[in-house]
Amino acid sequence: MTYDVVVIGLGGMGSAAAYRLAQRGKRVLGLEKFTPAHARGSSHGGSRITRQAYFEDPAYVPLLLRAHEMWDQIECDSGERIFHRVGGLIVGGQDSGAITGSRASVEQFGLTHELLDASQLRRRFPALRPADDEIGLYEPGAGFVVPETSVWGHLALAARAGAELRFEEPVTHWEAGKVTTTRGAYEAGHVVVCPGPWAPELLGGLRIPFEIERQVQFYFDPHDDFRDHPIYIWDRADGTNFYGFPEHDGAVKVAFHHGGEICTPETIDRTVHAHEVEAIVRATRSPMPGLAGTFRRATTCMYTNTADRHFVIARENDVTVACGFSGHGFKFVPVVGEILADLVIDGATRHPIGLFDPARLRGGE
Ligand code: PYC
Repeated sequence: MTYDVVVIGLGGMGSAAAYRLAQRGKRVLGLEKFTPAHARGSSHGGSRITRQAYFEDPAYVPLLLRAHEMWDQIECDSGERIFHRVGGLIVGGQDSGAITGSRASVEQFGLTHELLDASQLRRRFPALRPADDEIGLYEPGAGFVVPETSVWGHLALAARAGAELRFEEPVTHWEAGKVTTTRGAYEAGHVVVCPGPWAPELLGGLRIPFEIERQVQFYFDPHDDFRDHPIYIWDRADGTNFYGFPEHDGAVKVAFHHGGEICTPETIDRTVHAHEVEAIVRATRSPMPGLAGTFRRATTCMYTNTADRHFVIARENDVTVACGFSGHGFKFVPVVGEILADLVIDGATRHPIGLFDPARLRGGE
């Protein structure tokens, strides 16, 4: 069968790409190895941070301005609640990378925020016990999105716009113009690859070293009140960087950011061990003593890291790829869908994506 576009991978990014391409009139086939919104990759766990005070690089801010607008639109179009605007806090020393980087973004783009010293933080957010020399940057428009609802919502919208979506149909081989799966072969005017942690396996031809990193998301019944609490990212002087969410679906979620074992989707240890739970309890005990009350559960997921932790988004002839989201990509889902549709249909996008050029990661080019 022949399609204008075949999208490989229907997680966060692929589901959004399938929707935007079908919405713009393309005959789309979406292929997914597992079931919709499965928990084996990087688009599960109930919550993902979204914020605009972006310490990773101010170049992301225009994309985030558009993403927040689009999350609101997707909620209206899908009828699903995805974006919880509970506010966000970046906490760390004055000179920590998270604070200086966030300040650079808010100052460059005039984003609404407040800087709070340690005593103001303790007063406003009593669950937090920052050290006297730590400060917080509070962003009222930040919050979290629900990855599973995003995937389901985008898939429903894609199907409504005419996309054909096939699940539990792994791709066994692809090349420009043709995609072969365990069940058939499809002609494709254009191939879009959104592989998540299957990037090394599906995108070997890119010649980019990706590192797949195991991460654990921990859920607790807290002792303190975390209802409607802002999301937080805590850049600690001792190197224990963690982040977390308000109470959602009956528990608070907290996790370390990076520092996990290198793995593949096939070799990842999906069991969470007691010593790992002890480590997060120990790391949060002093800065957030009422957080890790009763342990409820934990789940693993994966980051797909590039060497500089910036994304890879590019079109080459009739193939377009989006990958290497390095643990901070989900908040960009709707705008990445829009960018991918632009690249496929128009050959270019108005969005600034220069930072994501794969050439930067190939030595000597
Ligand atoms: O996406 O902002 C983010 C994030 C921070 C830590 C983990 N994810």
